[in-house]
Amino acid sequence: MNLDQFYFSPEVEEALRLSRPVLAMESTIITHGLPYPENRNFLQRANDLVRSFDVVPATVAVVGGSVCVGLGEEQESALFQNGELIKISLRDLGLALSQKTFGGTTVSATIYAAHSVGVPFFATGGIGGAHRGVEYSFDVSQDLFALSRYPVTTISAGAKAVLDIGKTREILETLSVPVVGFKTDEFPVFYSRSGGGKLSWSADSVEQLLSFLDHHYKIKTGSGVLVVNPPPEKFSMAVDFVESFVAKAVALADERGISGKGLTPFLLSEIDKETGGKSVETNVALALNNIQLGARLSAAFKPL
Ligand code: PSU
Ligand code: MN
Repeated sequence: MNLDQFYFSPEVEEALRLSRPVLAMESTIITHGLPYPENRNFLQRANDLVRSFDVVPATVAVVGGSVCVGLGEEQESALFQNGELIKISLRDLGLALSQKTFGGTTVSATIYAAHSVGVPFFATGGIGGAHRGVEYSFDVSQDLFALSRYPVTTISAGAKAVLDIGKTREILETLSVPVVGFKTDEFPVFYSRSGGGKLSWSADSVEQLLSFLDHHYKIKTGSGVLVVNPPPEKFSMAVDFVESFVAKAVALADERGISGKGLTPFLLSEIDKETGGKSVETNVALALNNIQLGARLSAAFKPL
């Protein structure tokens, strides 16, 4: 594998060389998902949390012509000081490198980067999926495609509440992506612990989850696995409560003609305004909760 276009933070470089556990994390949540300064605090807390499990944090981002796997100080400040940050999905990755741009990688681009450098686990907030009205817009996130194409385990709080969850789950099934609940038999909907319907598979412990993963990857269907981890009780919101804000934000996006890659960031920031910051608090809490589970899995994982 040619890794010319990758940059590794010193700790990630060392961990990969010594086959020590590394957890991949995405950066669109930092560049487009959370407002400042919550995003900067989040990155700090995420790194500390991962390290507390003796796992090396590897936030993936594009900084001036390289795909960073792990951010050194220089890369981190470049990300926060650079005015124009772009949202980089799998399709954008090569082109963004050619233009030496700066930006956050989405779930799809981060899964690809993790796979390319041999990192088996990746934690995020919530994945993208089929947007409401997908039957007209055809707006289905590349996240679903990346989950089906690369054998990386993604830990999430389900799919973002702004989406059509039923259709998102149908597409995951069509793409042969297994979904496993961690200590739940219901599909969580980002801010809410349930609401996305019953799951076929659930694990009660890290050991059971690792056994699922072990057997899935041994049989080599080629896909990744989506682990769904409900947000912490204390921060979770009722489905009806969230729904009122989502419906309003979706209607506003429609009215303003917002579509494509700008849609998800717009909806999240509208919900932030409408909930008076409560959604951002929940977003941070659920993402950290996923990162914690990702770190536990990475620490306990024995490669095939
Ligand atoms: N999870 C969060 N906040 C986010 C995202 C995930 O808690 O902002 C990002 C992810 O990077 C995901 C992207 O890949 O939103 C989905 O965008 P789209 O719907 O345009 O594919
Ligand atoms: Mn989209």
